Amino acid sequence: MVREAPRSILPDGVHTGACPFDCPDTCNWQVTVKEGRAVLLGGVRENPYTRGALCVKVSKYLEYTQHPDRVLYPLARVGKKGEGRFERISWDDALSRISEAFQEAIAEHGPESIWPHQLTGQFGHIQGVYSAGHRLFNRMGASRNAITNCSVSGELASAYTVGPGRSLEPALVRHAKTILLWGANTISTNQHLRPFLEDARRAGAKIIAIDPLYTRTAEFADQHIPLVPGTDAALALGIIREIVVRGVHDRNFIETWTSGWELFQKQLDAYDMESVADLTGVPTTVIQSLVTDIVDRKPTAIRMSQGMQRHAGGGMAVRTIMCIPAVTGDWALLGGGAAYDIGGYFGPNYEKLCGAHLRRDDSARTLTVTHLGVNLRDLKDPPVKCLYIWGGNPLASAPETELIRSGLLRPDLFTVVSDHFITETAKYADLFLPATMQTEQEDLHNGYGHLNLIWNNKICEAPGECLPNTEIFRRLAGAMGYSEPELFASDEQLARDALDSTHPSCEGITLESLKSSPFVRQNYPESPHTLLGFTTPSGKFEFDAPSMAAEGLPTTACYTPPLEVADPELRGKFPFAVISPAAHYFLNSVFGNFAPNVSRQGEPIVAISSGEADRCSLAGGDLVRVYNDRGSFVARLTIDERLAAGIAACPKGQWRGLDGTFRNVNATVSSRASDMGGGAVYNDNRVAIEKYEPNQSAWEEQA
Ligand SMILES: Nc1nc2c(c(=O)[nH]1)N[C@H]1C(S)=C(S)[C@@H](COP(=O)(O)OP(=O)(O)OC[C@H]3O[C@@H](n4cnc5c(=O)[nH]c(N)nc54)[C@H](O)[C@@H]3O)O[C@H]1N2
Ligand SMILES: Nc1nc2c(c(=O)[nH]1)N[C@H]1C(S)=C(S)[C@@H](COP(=O)(O)OP(=O)(O)OC[C@H]3O[C@@H](n4cnc5c(=O)[nH]c(N)nc54)[C@H](O)[C@@H]3O)O[C@H]1N2
Ligand SMILES: [Mo]
Repeated sequence: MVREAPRSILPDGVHTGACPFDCPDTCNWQVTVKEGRAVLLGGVRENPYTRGALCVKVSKYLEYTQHPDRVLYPLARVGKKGEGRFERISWDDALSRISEAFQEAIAEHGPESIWPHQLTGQFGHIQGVYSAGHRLFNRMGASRNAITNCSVSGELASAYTVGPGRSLEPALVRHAKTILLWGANTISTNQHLRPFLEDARRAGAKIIAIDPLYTRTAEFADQHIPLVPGTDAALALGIIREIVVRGVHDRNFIETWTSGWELFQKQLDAYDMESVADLTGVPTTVIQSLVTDIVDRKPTAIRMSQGMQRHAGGGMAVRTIMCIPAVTGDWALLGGGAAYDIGGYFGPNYEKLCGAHLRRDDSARTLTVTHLGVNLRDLKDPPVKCLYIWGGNPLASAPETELIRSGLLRPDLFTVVSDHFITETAKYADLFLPATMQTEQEDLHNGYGHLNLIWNNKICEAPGECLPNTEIFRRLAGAMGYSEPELFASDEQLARDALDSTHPSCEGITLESLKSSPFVRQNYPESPHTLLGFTTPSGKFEFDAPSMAAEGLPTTACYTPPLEVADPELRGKFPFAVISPAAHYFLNSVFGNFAPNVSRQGEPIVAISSGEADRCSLAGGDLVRVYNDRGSFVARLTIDERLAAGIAACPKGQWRGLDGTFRNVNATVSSRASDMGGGAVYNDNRVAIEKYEPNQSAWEEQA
């Protein structure tokens, strides 16, 4: 399937860039150009985080850019919505059709009837989630878009507790003696942290994975502690109570560096060992030994990731876990503390980059991406009339597939999708706009798992008529008849605007300095967290965060139970709490259509233990229908003895189920919001599993 190597616009030699995906690693890559063609992709060796290695997902990215299914020209729909029949049109035609539809919607329903539905397919500051399209849609006065499908609950939790995006730098785990990989599948989703974990282990650290599933990370760890999904905050409170009972909490740290301890510690009595064991399923002896590790083998570094906050109480879980090193005082030790997202160390000028001043009416509504289906169905005053989706594939990745599908079928909805492929979502578009891939565009990247900034060079010619996201928005601004010069800023100007910031992280960093080396570390020393300081309103670690009251949240860190997981009535009907973790060989739904990755990931599966399979009269290898009241999908049953009773696992990102229809686990996931920021609850979901009796597996037919 591979065509000839991509043609380069740069001289022969090695040129550097950044992997564009939603991943804490944001790898520093390099492309070797030989005889005018990009022939080899690898990791930059001198980057201390990438260390010369790319992951198994991305290492064939050059071939991926050559995928025969890649769309190279703008398309207009000729079939019915969902059929996927399109014809080629010119860019001018495409842009004038879009501007006509937008103008009409604005005239009849106002600009909020336009929903710029951006998702997480591209993580750059120029081409991606941080800014692409924002100037144009601000000028238009469109509805605002909140990306709630990934990490928002934990981000807000972390902001309330230690300051926005300012948790522990993950690489500092190498100084820790106890490392808790808590709801983080590091070996699959953050694999460049592995060498740091191995350094720590060589220096005597013990690594413990806390996860309902036995993941690659659990296998890598020295100990695996499974627990009932969504009960992490209860476990954290049990740990903290025991630390206090043993009298080994750090009174000095609590006094000097924290606020709200008095309020917080009042609840601890309820979290005695037996109660916590009941709630979490973790035996008291295991909790006791975990506490002993934490207090005897200091410092403790906790690495949390996003999977554990996709629950009703996901935000509170992140917040309460962060309290453990505040009770032991480990935030004051090099390598001590808790890591979640560290994107907030970088402080570019977002107002300028996103053109905040271009929005004339500040009252525009905010629409959350996890409610796409509901919003398309229910919103009035105004309804959504135009949907512009880019960097996303909601029919694969957002909750409640069938609700979204019915919304996308609305005859009066005008939908634009910009992507690289005709994804399931793109089949519902009126117009399809082909975007460039990362080797064909310039961008500025930080990482949410490290502190390096990377300039991504444009290395290859764009195939066909593919355009960068920014260029599409510049042209659309012209087609709309707008004239503000900011709407036409070049990619380099956008980067300069981003770096035009007084934030200390940007001091001395210019576009030129970024271009002159593969990466630049932001201006932060490796130091105990207390030297960097907490960036909360009080400047302290906030056990109690008064600012949370404005959001109607309990201000004190606490335990908020899961919803579906903990519902006994629902358990009777839908016996499995299903978790949908990251697939090792996909990046959300990206690569779900790329043969080298598909063949390694394999067919869609759902895993349960053999005891559970027996109970349901099922056997490993059976085709099964996984269902609840929201929908169903078809997968292969796999037996995993390491799964607890009542737990099922179904990796995310597959394009199709084994019945050949485009339904994966998200057909069953609710679009209900978590406790903070309207976050997704992918892992707080109950299903039943039954045998599926097809004539033939469509997967086998097409393989
Ligand atoms: N290979 C690969 N890498 C990826 C991605 C991918 O799709 N594939 N996606 C990228 C993206 S978009 C993101 S946001 C990150 C996500 O990175 P992670 O958060 O590490 O990935 P997940 O698999 O979603 O979740 C991690 C673990 O949380 C566990 N978990 C679920 N519920 C609970 C709970 O209640 N308590 C605890 N303790 N654990 C729980 C899951 O079993 C899972 O093993 O990874 C990025 N990297
Ligand atoms: N069940 C379940 N579902 C989940 C999760 C889960 O844990 N469980 N995790 C969630 C998470 S963490 C996330 S982040 C979301 C992700 O949800 P989405 O952001 O919808 O992610 P993808 O499905 O990977 O779709 C990204 C799309 O962007 C396209 N793309 C990439 N780069 C560009 C570009 O530069 N321009 C344009 N125009 N398009 C581009 C890709 O080709 C791809 O089709 O999924 C969520 N879905
Ligand atoms: Mo994500």
